[in-house]
Amino acid sequence: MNPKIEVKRSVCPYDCPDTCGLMVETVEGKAVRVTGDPDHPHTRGTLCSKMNHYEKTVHSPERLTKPLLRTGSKGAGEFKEISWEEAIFHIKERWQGIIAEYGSQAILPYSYAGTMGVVQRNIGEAFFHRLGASRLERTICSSAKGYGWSAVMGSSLAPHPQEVSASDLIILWGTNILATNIHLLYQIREAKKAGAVVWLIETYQSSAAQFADKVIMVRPGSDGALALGMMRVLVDKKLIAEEFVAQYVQGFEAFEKESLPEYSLDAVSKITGIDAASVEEIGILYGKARAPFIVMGSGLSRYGNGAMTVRAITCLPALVGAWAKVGGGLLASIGTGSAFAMDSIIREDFMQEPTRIVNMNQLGHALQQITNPPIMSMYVYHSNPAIVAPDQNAVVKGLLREELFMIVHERFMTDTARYADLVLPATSSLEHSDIYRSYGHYCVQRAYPVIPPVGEAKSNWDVFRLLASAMGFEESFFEQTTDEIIQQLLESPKPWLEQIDMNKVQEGMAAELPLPPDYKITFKTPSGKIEIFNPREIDPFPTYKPSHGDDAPFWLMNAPGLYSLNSSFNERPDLLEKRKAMYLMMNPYDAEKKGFKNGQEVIAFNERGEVVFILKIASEVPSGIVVTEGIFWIKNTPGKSSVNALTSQRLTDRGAASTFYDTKVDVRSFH
Ligand SMILES: Nc1nc2c(c(=O)[nH]1)N[C@H]1C(S)=C(S)[C@@H](COP(=O)(O)OP(=O)(O)OC[C@H]3O[C@@H](n4cnc5c(=O)[nH]c(N)nc54)[C@H](O)[C@@H]3O)O[C@H]1N2
Ligand SMILES: Nc1nc2c(c(=O)[nH]1)N[C@H]1C(S)=C(S)[C@@H](COP(=O)(O)OP(=O)(O)OC[C@H]3O[C@@H](n4cnc5c(=O)[nH]c(N)nc54)[C@H](O)[C@@H]3O)O[C@H]1N2
Ligand code: SF4
Ligand SMILES: [Mo]
Repeated sequence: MNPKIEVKRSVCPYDCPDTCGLMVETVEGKAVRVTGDPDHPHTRGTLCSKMNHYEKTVHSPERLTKPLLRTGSKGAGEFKEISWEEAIFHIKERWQGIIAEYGSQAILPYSYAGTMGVVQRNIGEAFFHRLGASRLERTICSSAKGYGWSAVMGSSLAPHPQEVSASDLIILWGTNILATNIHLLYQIREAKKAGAVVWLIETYQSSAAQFADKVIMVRPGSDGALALGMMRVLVDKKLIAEEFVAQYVQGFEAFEKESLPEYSLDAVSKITGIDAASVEEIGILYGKARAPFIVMGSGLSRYGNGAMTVRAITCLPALVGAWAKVGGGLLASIGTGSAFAMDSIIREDFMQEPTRIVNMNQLGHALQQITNPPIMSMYVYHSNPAIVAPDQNAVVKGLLREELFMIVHERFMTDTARYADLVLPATSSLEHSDIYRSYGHYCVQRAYPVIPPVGEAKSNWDVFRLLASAMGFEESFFEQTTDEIIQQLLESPKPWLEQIDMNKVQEGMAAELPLPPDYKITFKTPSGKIEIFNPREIDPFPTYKPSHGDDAPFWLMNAPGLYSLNSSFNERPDLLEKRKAMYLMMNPYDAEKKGFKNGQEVIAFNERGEVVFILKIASEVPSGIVVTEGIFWIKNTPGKSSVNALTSQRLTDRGAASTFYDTKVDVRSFH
């Protein structure tokens, strides 16, 4: 008899705005095929090339299946298998000793976005609040972007992605949607069929350029000046939507008089490297479009001036009244957190007193500083800081500290896990329950386990429950199962969630949070208007300020790749093959000046580190910029470090975020 094939729904757990619906075929408790869910309103049955074979990740021979205790020296990757009972006992003993000597704040959790599930991603915080551990400021990704948007728009709802279909001018501003937001292509194609024009504003010709009618190449970190220059063009060419501005915008008149005069075409051209005629052209095109729509990526926010850049760009749709038009607006990120009772998961009330906060972008400093108390233990879950955190050499130095007791809960033996004293095996999303929301659409979707745990893997919450019991926490909170917690979330009185189709949610189908009819012109700011003038800011009007930079000749773009997601998918030989090698793309003119040949090994370096790359001569990259796409585990690199050995721990102007792209390097031949 043929084995029975079952098909069950699930959700893509990765940190990607699309949050696709999955159909998983299983045979005898194993996932054998993963396809897209045709009933998902946004992702419509297609997946990206990474997730088309998710079963290869889930059943990878490299999956961790048992707890491991370090036997060799730190970082040597030598471990022996132990039981879960031994592992939990070991953690309890070490933590009790550390707490007695240094206090509980000597323990630091480190997590980010290995899974985006509402419960498994966030609930560890309840445990660490109860423990009294230091808190992690989780700002590695897009908090500067969020800050910039909120400074102008408050907590206004972001436009539904369907709006893009009705636009006649789509500006992809610093986003490679082919890699990071592939399902938005559906709306872009619909708009193009109806005659829309697509512009891409980038630092190099990324793969998204193939969808653009025109590519504008901007000097890294200077987009704020471009936006201000476009606004000045709108004023000079009398393309301001005066009625809309009078009714819905705060402070335009003063902005026009006090700030905009500085941003002449020449001044903007000098800052951005874009010729004056093109700045004028894009300003006029934007002002004359029927319903212009900006899709804003996060790359441009990862600079010392990132929040301000986002603030300036976010003002553009207000000046032309795009918010009042079907198909007009700006999409930075969709926020649906308010639909859920997040406080019931994070449980700040478990904290007896406010504990120390450590910024995750400054892990290197934090681990090495002899702060009071020093960090004596770190518990890493669903994150890979040895690879994704900036200033890799500083981070690794910290991880090598002999007295640091380090626990890593992971699916794979990542570079971070190699530095652990104790490695705990984690379930993949197909093996545990969760509920998902998205930052690219308005759907909510519940996922039930579709296969049993691989080996002895446990979910994030199940490990925290064991640890809570070992540490003697008596709160009934720690006795709940994941499904009980999800059920409570769904039943908690939240007005937005109450409007959703709950039957669909319980069946594991994607259901959309409804949007009020006039949401695009309802501005949830203190003034009730779009705040071009924001009196709560030190700079009440948007302005251009330079980014940090380094004293080196080439800007280093470390952009997302098509076949990886942050450091995830390095376990997949099929995807590594498509990536070929860790390339450094360089303009032919720069390569010639350096005497480099295509395919040779080169070293990119700056004051923080050195990284070996394979040189790829590429006319897509302008002179003065080098580009590397995707993040590699060390064993998949040509050298002994990866791109974050070059990035810095400096923070953004606001939002305390990472500044990955605000990095400069020089390049020399390896031999
Ligand atoms: N395939 C794939 N998908 C992903 C990810 C991935 O690594 N791979 N990462 C996921 C995560 S965590 C996130 S946060 C999102 C990010 O998704 P996006 O926000 O779309 O991507 P970013 O990494 O922010 O950068 C996008 C682009 O910004 C460009 N850029 C850099 N500096 C500037 C600048 O100064 N000006 C302009 N105009 N452009 C600039 C870069 O060249 C890059 O191509 O994607 C998610 N999806
Ligand atoms: N140079 C450079 N560095 C970057 C970026 C960049 O553009 N350039 N992007 C940055 C951005 S935007 C982000 S968001 C960060 C992301 O950084 P991270 O959130 O650390 O993301 P990943 O590298 O995908 O690592 C997630 C890990 O979680 C594990 N995992 C998956 N599911 C689970 C689970 O359920 N439980 C547990 N315990 N583990 C699980 C995976 O195996 C994987 O190793 O990286 C940042 N780093
Ligand atoms: S990574 Fe993004 S595009 Fe790919 S399946 Fe997951 S949610 Fe969809
Ligand atoms: Mo991110």
